[in-house]
Amino acid sequence: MATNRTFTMLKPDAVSNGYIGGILKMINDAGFRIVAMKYTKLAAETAGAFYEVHKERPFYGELVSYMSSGPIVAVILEKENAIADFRTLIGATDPTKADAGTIRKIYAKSISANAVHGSDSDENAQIEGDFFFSKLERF
Ligand code: IDP
Ligand code: MG
Repeated sequence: MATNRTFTMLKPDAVSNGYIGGILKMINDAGFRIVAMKYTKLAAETAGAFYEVHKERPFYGELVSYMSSGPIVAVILEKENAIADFRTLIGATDPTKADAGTIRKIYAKSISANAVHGSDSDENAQIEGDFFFSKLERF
């Protein structure tokens, strides 16, 4: 069943470059409501667990060390058709291939440091949101 929710992280490059406000404004302007939000930093072990599904991919080590290199903002978002609409808003994984006007086109530096995460399915949005937030932290 579609939950109308997705999960995002503003990644270390977005935070260190001062883009939290700009990215959250784009998310708000696109009609997403913030259900939960947390400013935190992932230990390498925690980042490794979050990206467990990518364990066999060649960039896994790079991804884990990058995602634990500085603070991130974890957010649960709500909107009709949230998963697909958010993937459209962020653009392609590789910012050089992302459409004009997308978050990654505007804010991302590289395919690895690509500013934001976006869940790829309802099931993963649920798993990823549960990874960061308790019931008491959702509104
Ligand atoms: P997505 O974030 O657009 O869903 P995924 O394929 O799920 O892309 O990859 C997860 C994350 O791993 C990407 O957001 C990016 O940070 C990193 N990544 C993906 N492909 C590469 C690559 O070829 N080199 C380095 N990092 C990559
Ligand atoms: Mg993905």
